Order: sequence, then C-alpha cells, then structure tokens
Amino acid sequence: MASLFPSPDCIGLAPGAVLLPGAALDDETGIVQALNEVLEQAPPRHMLTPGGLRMSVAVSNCGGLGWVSDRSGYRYERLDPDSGRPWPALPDSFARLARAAASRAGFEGFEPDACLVSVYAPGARLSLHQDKDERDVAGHPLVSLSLGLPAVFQLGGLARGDRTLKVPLSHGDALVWGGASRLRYHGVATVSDGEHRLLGRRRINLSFRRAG
Ligand code: MD3
Ligand code: FE
Repeated sequence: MASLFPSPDCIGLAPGAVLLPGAALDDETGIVQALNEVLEQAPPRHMLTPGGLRMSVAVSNCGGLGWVSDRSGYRYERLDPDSGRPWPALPDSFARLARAAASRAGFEGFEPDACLVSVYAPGARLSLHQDKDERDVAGHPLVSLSLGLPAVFQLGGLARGDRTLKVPLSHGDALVWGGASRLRYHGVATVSDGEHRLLGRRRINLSFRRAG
C-alpha cells in the first residue's frame, strides 16, 4: 500500500552532500550477512589516536586498503596489523550499494578500494574531524552507509568552529559526500542504547573510499 505521507528518496543536505534514506533496505540481508563475515575475519578493535587515546568506536576494514591509526598517525595499509593478513575482500553486495548510491548522487564510475567498518556500542561517539588521508580527496566522493541503531550525524563546515547541522540517520540510510562537501568537518553524537532487530546493541557505519 502506498503511504499517505510519502518520504523523499533523495535529500540534498549541502552542495555535493546527498542523503539517500533507506538505500540499503532492498539488500539488507545480503549486506548484513557479508558484514558478519567481514567482522569474523577481521574483528573490530579500538585503535589508538596519534595522541595515545583509545577510540570509543571500534573499527575494521575490507577492500584492498584499510584505514589504521596508532601512535605514529593515520594511514591506509594493505595488511591488517592485528593478523598480518590482507583485509577481507570487498563483498559484492557492498560494492554494488556504494556504486549505486554514488551514481544516484551524480558521481558516475565510483570504484571504492577501501571500506572502513566502524562499530559503535551505546555510549560511543566520533568527535568532529575531516577525512583527508585519501590520496585524491577532490577526485572521488565518499559513500557512507548506516546500519543498526540510529544516530545523529553532525555536519559542519570547512572550519572546525562552523555551526553543525544535525542529521538523524537510521538503519539503511546512505550518504554521499563529494565535491565541495568532501572536506567538511563531521562527527557522530553519542549513540543511545537500544536493540536493533538485525544487529543488536550496535550502530555500524560502512564508509566507502577511494584511498589509493
Ligand atoms: C562528511 N564516520 O569514519 S561516515 C569516519 O557515521 C566517519 O561513522 C561517520 O566520519 C560515521 O570517518 C560518518 C560519513 C562521512 C564520512 C566522510 C565525510 C561523512 C563525511 C567527509 C566529508 C563530509
Ligand atoms: Fe569521517
């Protein structure tokens, strides 16, 4: 049945920033199954910031390159430093979702080589930061997918002190960041406790990047 209150399937947040509500719901079971396999091969871990603080978000990766952080800094690596093995391959269901979302937002031909998997337990948060460790930030968008518990995303400007737009994100929502928005400051407010039918007491974010 059609809803009395149809919701848009594409919302522009800022130039180059597009929210695609529910973009992953069609293939939700395929994506969650592939995610569980990735996390089994490369378990999420709390990395240290260059300043020596333990991140409240636990991370893992899949794809040819994985984002890592330790006392010596942030960078992309081909091998999982915990296991010494390559990161798990990027699942087809992930690559399809990332390509489709980028193309709906106007970025054709996006082929991610890195997928950062961030696991938020209730109480975890991500403070305002920029993502600029990728080789060519101007040339490629970044696609992010929210799964599990909801969260409030904070979208800032190009300076740390700019005011932030609060964007509620739920399971299955995709965001595409390109062009003028690629270097905006952004963060995630403390995740509230809850139970998600597929993922339990967790919020999981997949962020697809062209890093190399
Ligand atoms: C906006 N993760 O892992 S992904 C991150 O929801 C990260 O877990 C958040 O920020 C999360 O670095 C947000 C969305 C995201 C990623 C990069 C961006 C938003 C962005 C770059 C520019 C602007
Ligand atoms: Fe980020």
